[in-house]
Amino acid sequence: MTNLSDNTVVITGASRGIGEAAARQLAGLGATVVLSARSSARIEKIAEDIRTQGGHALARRCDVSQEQDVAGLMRFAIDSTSRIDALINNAGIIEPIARLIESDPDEWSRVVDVNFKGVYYGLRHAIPHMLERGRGTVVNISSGAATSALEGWSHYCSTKAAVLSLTRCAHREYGDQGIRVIGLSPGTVATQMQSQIKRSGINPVSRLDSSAHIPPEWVARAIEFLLDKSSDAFLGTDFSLKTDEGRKAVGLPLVTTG
Ligand code: NJP
Repeated sequence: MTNLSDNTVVITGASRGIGEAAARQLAGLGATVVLSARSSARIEKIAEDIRTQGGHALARRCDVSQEQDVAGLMRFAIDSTSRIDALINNAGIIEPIARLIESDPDEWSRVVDVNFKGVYYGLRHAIPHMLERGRGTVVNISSGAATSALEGWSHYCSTKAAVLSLTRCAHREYGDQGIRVIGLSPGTVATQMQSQIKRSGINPVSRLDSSAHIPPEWVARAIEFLLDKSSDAFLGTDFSLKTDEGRKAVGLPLVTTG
């Protein structure tokens, strides 16, 4: 088990799903977690719950599509805890799912603002502090969609491809200065996003049985693994939980054996 005592981890999209599971997992390992999302009441409640269980947690409202919010989130974390050891760029959306010519340009652009520019803002405002300290890790939550094409998901596939590109570029620019940047492609996970995908009925992912999805707690364990040096071989890439190699590295049941 990784010991994260004295570490501050900032998590975007922590009001539910993967982000919430990551906050609970990392707090359980001793980290001070800074939960952020737009739903203030929800992140306040999760943070309070973590504190009640003896953990260290703070909450700060942040819409990742707003650069000032993201800059404010990093300042809040540094002012409150004097450090950011890791940033989990997790906030992401998939709705509205629509084929290209049926998509609404404003809504399509909104997905770019959240999924792509939100990750850029996170990197832009966390890395300077990490460089001052000569260390830090950024985990960008990616997707298999970054490298595949799915009907109705042009916004999602292209923004996740852009996130993979940001992971590669940030690793190229700062990997030799102590900054670890790594992507995580979790596979399908039992969260609200999969309910939205199921409702769309538009491509094979929407027709998957819910038993095909992994619990968000497994993804949280993968995030724990990626914060540790033992994952260094994957820096600058998308680490995948859809392969036996990835599952084995994290200590999760293998894909092939269920
Ligand atoms: O989704 P969900 P997941 N600013 O819908 C927040 C990726 N992924 O946990 O703001 C800030 O339960 C929202 O909070 P709120 C996926 O692409 C998933 O599954 O309060 N936060 C909530 O906390 C995404 O990057 C699957 O509404 C914003 C969170 O984001 C990540 O995993 C597969 C926001 C979304 O929680 C977490 O998704 C895969 C904003 N503007 C990749 N907009 C999967 N589930 O199968 C939303 O390959 N949020």
